[in-house]
Amino acid sequence: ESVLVLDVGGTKTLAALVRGAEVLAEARVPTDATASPDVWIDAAGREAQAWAGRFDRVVAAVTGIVADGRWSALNPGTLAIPDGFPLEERLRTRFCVPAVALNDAQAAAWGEYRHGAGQGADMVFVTVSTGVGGGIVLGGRLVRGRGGLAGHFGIAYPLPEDSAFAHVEDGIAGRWVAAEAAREGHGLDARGVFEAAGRGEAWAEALLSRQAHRASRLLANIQLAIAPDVIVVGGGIGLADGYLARLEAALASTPPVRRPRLVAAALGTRAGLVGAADIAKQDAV
Ligand code: BMX
Repeated sequence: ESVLVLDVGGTKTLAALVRGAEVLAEARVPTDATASPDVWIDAAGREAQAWAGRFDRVVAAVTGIVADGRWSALNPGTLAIPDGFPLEERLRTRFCVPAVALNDAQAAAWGEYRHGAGQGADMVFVTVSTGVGGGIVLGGRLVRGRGGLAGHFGIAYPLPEDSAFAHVEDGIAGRWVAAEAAREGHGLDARGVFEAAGRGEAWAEALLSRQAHRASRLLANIQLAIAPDVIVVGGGIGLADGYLARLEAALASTPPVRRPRLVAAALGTRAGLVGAADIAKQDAV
């Protein structure tokens, strides 16, 4: 009764053997952004070889939008997935078991609702990672929305219309943090920028407060639209040391009725794995 879960993000792919809420085994490989879905699935599949015969279904939780088992990018800058890739069909053929696929942040939202920081609540999950993704659980149900679109907050149009960014996440996510650091002459990834801020480097501190200001406005807009009991924050940046405090500080001047309640993802980077496995087991969506 174990499930093979593949969590394909813009930067890394996780493969895991999951039973209930327990991750029995886990492997991580980089997502080669220049490659294609078959390559990403193969890379994860090689890791899963060690678990052959121990799972009876496979679930993919992927960056991008999934509708009717087909996978596409909304923001190709986060990961350039070819339009309408037949993900569920390929997984069935590759692993010879029934397959289900859904968006990574929707899976993580469900994981945090079932076993993490959002239990019993009307909740929104937001991941700040390579992109900015989201998932919505209302009344105990994962809202997938028409065409699987629900929760794609990072894709929102930035205002004003002449913004330098096509999607709001293009000015918030890990890709922006690294690109902005490079523009300022620091060849670091997002993690490196957080480390530099931790050492008290003023440029990194300034960059991250701009980032937190933008991210907090997105969270405040989510609160306006959905007014969940809680917004659970995850993702590589979302879970970085002190990041939640940065968001809280940026939200301090927001009137209380409009201010989101933020909590860190209790399952950490495993929220998507656990949520995806649960969905496969319960056929909850
Ligand atoms: C983007 C979008 C979402 C995804 C989110 C976080 C693409 C390829 N992805 O908004 O579907 O949930 O990024 O993705 O359009 P991650 O790769 O940062 O986990």
